[in-house]
Amino acid sequence: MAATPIAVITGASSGIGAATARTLAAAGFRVVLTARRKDRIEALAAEITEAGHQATAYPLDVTDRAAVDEFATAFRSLAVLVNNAGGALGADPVATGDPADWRQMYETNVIGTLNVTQALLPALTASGDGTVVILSSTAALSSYEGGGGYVAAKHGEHVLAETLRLEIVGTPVRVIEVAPGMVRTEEFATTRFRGDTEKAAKVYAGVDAPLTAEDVADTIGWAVTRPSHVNIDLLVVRPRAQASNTKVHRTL
Ligand code: 8X3
Repeated sequence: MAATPIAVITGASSGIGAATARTLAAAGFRVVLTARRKDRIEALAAEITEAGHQATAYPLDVTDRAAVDEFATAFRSLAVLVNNAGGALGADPVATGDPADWRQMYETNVIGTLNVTQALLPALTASGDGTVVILSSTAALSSYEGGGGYVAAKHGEHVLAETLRLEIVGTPVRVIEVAPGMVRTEEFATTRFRGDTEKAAKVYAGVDAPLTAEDVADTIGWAVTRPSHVNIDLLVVRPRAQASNTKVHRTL
C-alpha cells in the first residue's frame, strides 16, 4: 500500500490555513499543521483526527530559520507544502507608513515563505511529485492606496513563486500561486488594524458575500489535486462583488 501523502500547511491556526488543513485532510492527505499558536493547531489536529482523517500539529514560527530547519528534518518525502503564513499590518500611505511594519511584513510573508520552501524543497523533490503552493494575494499583482508595505511584501512573494518555477523546471515539483482578493476571515483585517474591529468591519461593509476561508481552501484543494503534469501557475480568485483591488460594489 502506498504511504499517505503528506501536506504541510503554515499559518494553520486560523482562517485560510485552518480551512485548507480541513480540506486537504478530507482529500486524503496527512496534514501537518504549523503556526506559532500551539493550542490552536493542536485543537484543530484533534478535530481533524476525530473526523477520521490524519493530522498532527507542530508549533513553528516561519521566520525562525533554525526552527524551520529542525522541523524539515522530519520529512524525507513530502507531497504538498502550502505557504499560507503571513498577513498585513497597517494601511498607511507610503508617506507615513512605519518602516517597522514594512520590515515585519517582508519578514513573515517573504522570508517566512523562503525559509520553509528552501528547507522542504529536498523532501518535495524526493517525493517524485511535489507541489509548492504560495498564498499571495491580489495585492501581489497590483497596488492600491494604503496597501504600501503589504502590497510590496506580496509582490515579493509573487516574484519568489515565479522565479522558483523558472529555476526548478525539469524537477518533479510544481509551483502554484493562489492570489485571493477580498476574503473575510476571523483575523486578517483585525490584525491589520491592530485589534480595531470597527475599522476591520468597514473593509467588508455592504459587500455582498466576500470570499470565505473555505472558498479559498476549496480553490487550493482543487489546484493541488490536478494531475501532476498540470501546473496552475497563478489563480486569482475574488468575490463577484469585487472587480479589482479598488473596484468593490457596496450596497450602503
Ligand atoms: C488581502 C487582499 O485587498 O486586503 O490579501 O490586499 S487586500
